[in-house]
Amino acid sequence: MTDARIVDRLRRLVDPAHVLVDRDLRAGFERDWTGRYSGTCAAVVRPGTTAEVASVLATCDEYGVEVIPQAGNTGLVGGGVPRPTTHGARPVIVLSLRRLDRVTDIDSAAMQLTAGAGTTIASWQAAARSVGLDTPVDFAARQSATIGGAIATNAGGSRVLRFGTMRQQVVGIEAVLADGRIVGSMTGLPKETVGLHWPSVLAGSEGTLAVVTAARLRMVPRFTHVATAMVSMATLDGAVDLAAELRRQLGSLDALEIIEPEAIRLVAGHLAATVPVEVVDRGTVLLIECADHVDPTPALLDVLAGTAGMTDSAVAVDPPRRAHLVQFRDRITEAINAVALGTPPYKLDVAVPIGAVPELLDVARSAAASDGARLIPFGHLAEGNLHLNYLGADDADAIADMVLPAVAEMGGTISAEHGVGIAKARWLHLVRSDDDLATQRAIKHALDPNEILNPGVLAATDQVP
Ligand code: 2HG
Ligand code: ZN
Repeated sequence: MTDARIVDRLRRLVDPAHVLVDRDLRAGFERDWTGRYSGTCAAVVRPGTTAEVASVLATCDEYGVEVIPQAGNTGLVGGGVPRPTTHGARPVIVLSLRRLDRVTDIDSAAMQLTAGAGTTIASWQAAARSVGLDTPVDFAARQSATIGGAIATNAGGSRVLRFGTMRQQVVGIEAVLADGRIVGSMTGLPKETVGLHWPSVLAGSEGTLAVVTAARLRMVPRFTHVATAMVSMATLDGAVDLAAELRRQLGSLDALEIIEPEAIRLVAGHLAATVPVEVVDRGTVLLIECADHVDPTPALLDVLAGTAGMTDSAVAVDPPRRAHLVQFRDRITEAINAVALGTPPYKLDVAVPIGAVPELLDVARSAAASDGARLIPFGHLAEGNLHLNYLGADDADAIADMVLPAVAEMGGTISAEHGVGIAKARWLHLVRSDDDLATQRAIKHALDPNEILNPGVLAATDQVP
């Protein structure tokens, strides 16, 4: 079927004003925000209800139209925008879930709420806070990233060490299969054992098995006392030891972020601000947050006082001073994009057992040196999760070919929290056996036999731009 006839059909299912075909209107949906991944689609379809999502999918399935689910478009692995080259002659649409952005059924007794897939993390947070609670997940892209995308990629962020990744927050889900059937349950019962757990099946499936339309999500206590510390450590090994100590001693530990010297200097330049602590060249900087119902500062200071190898620190409890420290972590991605100037950064999001972080950084730096790229490393230390951003890389694949096998060798993973998308699919075999991948393909085939949902994503393919 031609693109024009598909568009015509879709306009009978969804308000025509929400079926965008004009090139200028499509543009923002066809390119990821780093500018690394892009492709074209016949239309961007913006359904307003789950029933509309179901009818759009059923039609696409019938006519072999490929569907790229998208919401906040903050993904970093090319999984939410059209592919750079198409898989043959099939038409492609972007299915934007952004209009499904309603928060309903806020139940503070159960500490749960229901939210449409297009609800942003910030709106989830605002809704939770309106009843004196909070979200267990938080990350820098909160204003645009949505809960649908966060579930699809099993997003993480800074609170994972306390509350787990997105997967652990989903207590109910509603999702539409490729043929338009709706699966899932929204009861949110903490104890319910009646077969497959759809949130577990779909979290991390990156839009390849079904389209998430709504979820029942956990909320957690809102801690009113927060202490933020920026700590400069003489060595990485010392930082790993401190991380263990903080986790052992502080039940209030809420974030434990690592900012390597290259990253803190870059973000300081971007903010036109002085780094609040003295940075040691072969050392590292940690951003630590403790949150509790009582002031966690004395306990935090106690641990820091006994820390060997700490060269400098700054501690803040009042919101403006805390915000000043936090921006040196939250705004690194923005700082990277600002210096990248038209050449998108190459991002590896890897994790290794925490003790292997120093070794991982050695490998990452060697890969940068052999390419001539500039490496900006930072991440979430508690999970051994580093974001290795390479600026001006000549050969991104060669960098991945150096770093990812080494990561696998260390017992790590090629994607910690951004997903696999099309960017990392080629290296899946490093962390999953052939039998495992074949079984995952069989599950995909059972749910989406015509392979219309997010083709190329999570599938070993050569489509790496
Ligand atoms: C973060 O931790 C995000 O800020 C983005 O996961 C990481 O830009 C990146 O590489
Ligand atoms: Zn991250």
